[in-house]
Order: sequence, then structure tokens, then C-alpha cells
Amino acid sequence: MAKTEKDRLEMIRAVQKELKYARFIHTLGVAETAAALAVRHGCDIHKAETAGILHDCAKYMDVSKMESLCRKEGLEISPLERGNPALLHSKAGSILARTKYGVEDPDILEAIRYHTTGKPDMSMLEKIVFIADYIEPGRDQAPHLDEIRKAAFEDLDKALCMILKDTLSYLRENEREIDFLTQKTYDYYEDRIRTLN
Ligand code: DGI
Ligand code: FE
Ligand code: FE
Repeated sequence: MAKTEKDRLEMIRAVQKELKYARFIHTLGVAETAAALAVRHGCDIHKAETAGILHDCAKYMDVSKMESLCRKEGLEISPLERGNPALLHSKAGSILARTKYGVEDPDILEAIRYHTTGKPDMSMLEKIVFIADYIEPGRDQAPHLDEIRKAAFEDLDKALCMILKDTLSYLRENEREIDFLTQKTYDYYEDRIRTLN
């Protein structure tokens, strides 16, 4: 986590160098939204902001480099993940956050690692980063954004379940293969998802 204001600014500047402009603005939106959600729900604001700043730090890394990075760290790559930057950038990002950006806090590293698929029984920080990624001010494509944004500041689990429901519908409608962990996350929260109308 950024320990001083200088560290924080340097981290933002370093990640900016790795991202296209629109992705950098998205990153700032996620960091700001995650920080606001942390204040609202009693989570650590600095951890939330740092995870937000770094969550997509590996987005533009070459996919073969993402794979070699994961392999080097002993992280398994599933058949669906192979060659798929949309799924691999979160795993690779969690490694880079530690090795390149000096983040040691496992809570932050896990929040980065699971920000795309989620995982069963997520921590509050993991939920916050996952939700912030979906609702930051620059997002405008997903359905129900107004309702999900409102829910995020009232009931974190409700917002999480709304996102999981819409994400699974989106992946199914577009005939995209569903990742093992995306499915496991959905299954874990399914009872709560069913109570949504
Ligand atoms: O990196 P971002 O664009 O900010 O957002 P993200 O890390 O949540 O990645 C979203 C992408 O990940 C989106 O294109 C859909 C894809 N994705 C998430 N879960 C799955 C998935 N793609 C497939 N095929 N299967 C999944 O289960
Ligand atoms: Fe991402
Ligand atoms: Fe993102």
C-alpha cells in the first residue's frame, strides 16, 4: 500500500505509463469509487484506493508474458485462461503489484487477483474492488447501472449479486465460455441472487 503521499503519487504515475489514456481514467475512477465505498462500509480507504490504482496494471502486457509470469509464480492457468488477456490480466496484475509496485499486503493482492471473476466468500475489500470496477463513473454500457450504483452504497452484497447476475446473463447471451471461478462465484451467491427481483 502507498505509505506516503509521495509513494501514492509515484504509484499513480508509474501505472499511468503502462496504460492507454482511457484505461488510466478508468483506473482513477475505480480507485476513487473503491475509496468512497470503503468509507461507506468501514473498510480501509488506503487499501481500497491502492487496489483500485493497480487492479488493471497488467492490462496491456503481452499475453504470453502474462502466462510466463503466472507460471513463474506457480499460479495455474486454466484452458480458458490460456491466451485470454481478459481473464489473465487480473492474475498477472496481482503478481506485478507485488514485484513491480512493491505491494506486500495480501488483502490488496487478492482483491486485484479476483477482480474479474470474483470468488466464493469474498472479503469486503474484494467486493469493493469488484463492484468499483463495474460502477466507476466512466462505465456506461452495462444495464441497471443506476440501480447498482445506488445499491453499492446501501448494501454491498446486494450490489455484488446484481453484478454477478447481469455478468452471467451477458456472458451467456454472447455465448462466451464461462470461467470456472466466475461460475463458482455465481453458485456461491446464487441463493442471494435468487432473492433479487
Ligand atoms: O479489465 P476491465 O475491462 O476493467 O474489467 P474486468 O477485469 O472485469 O474484465 C472484464 C472482461 O472479462 C470482460 O470482457 C468479460 C471478461 N470476463 C469476465 N468473466 C468472464 C469473462 N470472459 C469469459 N469468457 N468468461 C468469464 O467467465
Ligand atoms: Fe480488469
Ligand atoms: Fe478495470
